[in-house]
Amino acid sequence: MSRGNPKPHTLKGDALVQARLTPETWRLEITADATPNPAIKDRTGISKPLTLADGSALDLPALLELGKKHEVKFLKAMQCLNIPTPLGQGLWEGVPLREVLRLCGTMRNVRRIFYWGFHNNDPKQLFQSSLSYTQAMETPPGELPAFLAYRLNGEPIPLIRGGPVRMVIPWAYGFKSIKWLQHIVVTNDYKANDTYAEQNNDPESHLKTAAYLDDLPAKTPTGQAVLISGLVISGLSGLKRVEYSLSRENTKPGAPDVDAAEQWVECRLEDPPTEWNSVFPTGVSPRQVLGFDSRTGQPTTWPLRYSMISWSASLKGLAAGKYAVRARAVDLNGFAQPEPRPNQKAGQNALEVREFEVV
Ligand SMILES: Nc1nc2c(c(=O)[nH]1)N[C@H]1C(S)=C(S)[C@@H](COP(=O)(O)O)O[C@H]1N2
Ligand SMILES: [Mo]
Repeated sequence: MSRGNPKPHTLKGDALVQARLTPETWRLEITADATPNPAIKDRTGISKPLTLADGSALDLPALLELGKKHEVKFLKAMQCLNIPTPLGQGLWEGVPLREVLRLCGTMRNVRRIFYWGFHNNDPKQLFQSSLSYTQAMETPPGELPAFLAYRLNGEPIPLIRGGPVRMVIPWAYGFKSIKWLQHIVVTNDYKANDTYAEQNNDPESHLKTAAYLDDLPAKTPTGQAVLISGLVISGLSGLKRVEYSLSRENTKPGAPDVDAAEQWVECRLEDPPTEWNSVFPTGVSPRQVLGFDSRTGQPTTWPLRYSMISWSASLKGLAAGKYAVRARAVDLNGFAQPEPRPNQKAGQNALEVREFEVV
């Protein structure tokens, strides 16, 4: 999911240097919004803006140095609000946004943080996002901070994943996690400016708890179990369980399903690994990863919030015929997917269905 022509991650050689997308050339500017607002007398300001013009823009060594004191590590599932399949999951490492903003001295009259990345110097290719000042500066206990990531799975972030530096917003869909990050503007504007909002999406929507179904073989012989499986993301509201429902399909096209009374059966969730050290890159201890207990090195919740695991169930003793199987996640409120927010512009959260035949 990348805007741009050419896509920023396809740039090579000198073009990459000009774009400031190499570890040596990367810079981040942090400035105050200069747009006048007649309603507000006191202008937005920061005492130490970081700019390319005066050579004060933040570079990668300075960000890594900040990381020595403030580094956070975090497993996040990346999911697009508009795509019904998770994009992936990885261990992100970086520095909380609030620590980076603190480099700018004192701030005056700020209500929101706008940010964007490299976009070929073409305003039409701009892909931007925003957070409230409060979201950036104050992290509720047990919650996770917005951060500027410089490492993915123990390595520098590859260009295709938005390196050298990418914003990562743990609780949000992918559109808040801006790749090739280069600009932060603090503003008195109280409105979200997210590019995704222009595409009719809810710009404040958080990552939903949702189950996804893998494809199934079209036909299974009688006497053989049908194994259903999929992924489940634990969103802001956590995950209680995944369940499936099976119905017989009427073979006549257009006719209603026979036996469609919804009976939901609990599925098996993947267990946490017994040995986390072998899951993480060398040198990363689970004790340091957000969402893990810093003494025991065990996850404080399972699945970890904002990450994904797999689930499965075995359907045995099915008579020959056509079937449809659905799967859904139930969050910690007891809300079953897609409730209580069936509006797809807050995140694709449909009840997935697969059809198969026992022959
Ligand atoms: N600079 C920039 N950042 C971006 C985008 C983009 O087009 N340009 N797309 C966003 C969207 S909509 C999604 S879903 C994620 C996808 O992340 P991925 O490419 O690492 O899978 O990146 C986000 N960050
Ligand atoms: Mo997206």
